[in-house]
Amino acid sequence: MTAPTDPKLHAIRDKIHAGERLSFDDGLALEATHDIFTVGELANLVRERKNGDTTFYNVNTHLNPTNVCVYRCSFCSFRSDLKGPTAYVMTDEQIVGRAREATERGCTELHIVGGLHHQLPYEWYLGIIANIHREFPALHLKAWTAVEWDWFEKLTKRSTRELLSEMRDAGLGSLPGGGAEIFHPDVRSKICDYKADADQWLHVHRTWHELGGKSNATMLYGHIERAEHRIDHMMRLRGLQDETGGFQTFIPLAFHPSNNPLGQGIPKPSGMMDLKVMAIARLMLDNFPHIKAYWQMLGVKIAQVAQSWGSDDIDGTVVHEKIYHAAGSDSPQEMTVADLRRLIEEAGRVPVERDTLYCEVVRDQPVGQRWQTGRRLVTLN
Ligand code: V47
Ligand code: SF4
Repeated sequence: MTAPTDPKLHAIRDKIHAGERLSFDDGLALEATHDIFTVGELANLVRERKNGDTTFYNVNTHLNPTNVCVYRCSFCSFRSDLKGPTAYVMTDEQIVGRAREATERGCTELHIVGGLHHQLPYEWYLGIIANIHREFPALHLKAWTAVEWDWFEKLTKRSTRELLSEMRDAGLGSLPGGGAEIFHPDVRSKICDYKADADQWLHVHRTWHELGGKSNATMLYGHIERAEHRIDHMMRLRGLQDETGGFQTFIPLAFHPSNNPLGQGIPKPSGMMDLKVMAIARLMLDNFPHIKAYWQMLGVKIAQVAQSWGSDDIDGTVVHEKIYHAAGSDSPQEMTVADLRRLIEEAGRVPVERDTLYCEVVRDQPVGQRWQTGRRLVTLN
């Protein structure tokens, strides 16, 4: 490794080489530097230390059962008013049909999130999990962001623990990382006031981890937040991970400015910002096993390059993505397993199909419908 051109990075480089934890101020120094190659090289070092040459992918699909939402997050292009012209609520048949389609395509995971409907009760959301799980018990259901769980608590006046346990018994497999946005109140109050705040978001994940569950975490960047808000966000996640160890993957989400009020006059984050945020996440979140470059959000090209900038996961085949496409994403709706594997191999990495809980998936044929979960893949420290 060559010496950093920015002298402020010398101490950081020494810490990374020694396996020491970075501080808030180190995070700010990484954010401020123009020596982006050193940042990338350090992140790659940690990535390879933890996950070697492996890049994980998943055969999955998305289900957004309704876009009707009581909240009005200013960055959201997906939501609709109750009586809005684009409002929809999927029927039970459509929902189970989507799970059937996923199973026929050989998916191991269904990612389920949506709006917080003004009139539908908690039991509707519970029924979605129970119905799908009854018919397709092998499909892992990664469902409802912490914001949705907080809403269920408000609707039912029951505790988060009770609701999570009930839904787990009905077939819930894990929690996705959405709804985190930016935790710092100076930003959160401007982009998504009213919905679950940082403490409520962290409370849901802490409770799920205490019940033995796994979850992911996200961060929405590239809008009105500043470097210190991003580092603060990661420090809060790192703190909870120290307590519980229940997070699997951190997913930085690049803001898409089309068709939403926040996007007026804000450009999409540049490729350089995408890579820098990815690398800094890898360096700050020393207790997270995985960092995901979600190709739907970053675009296929940056997600590929990100495999040398700290990321070791590229998400999955996806299909039926609505949230980013509503906000102007020009990524394809779907990638085949062959596409994903080629991208990963071209990036010099070894593709490994994982299930949601990072167990290797072994198939009878490349995208065969018959599959079994193999050995658990262990991430090194
Ligand atoms: O919480 C909404 C974000 C999230 C926009 O856990 C936007 O594996 C950018 O969390 N521009 C939902 N982002 C998606 C999500 C996710 C995605 C992939 C994998 C996983 C996982 C989780 O999408 C929302 C919000 O932060 N979002 N609108 C927008 N205009
Ligand atoms: Fe509703 Fe989620 Fe959109 Fe916010 S981001 S308006 S909570 S659907």
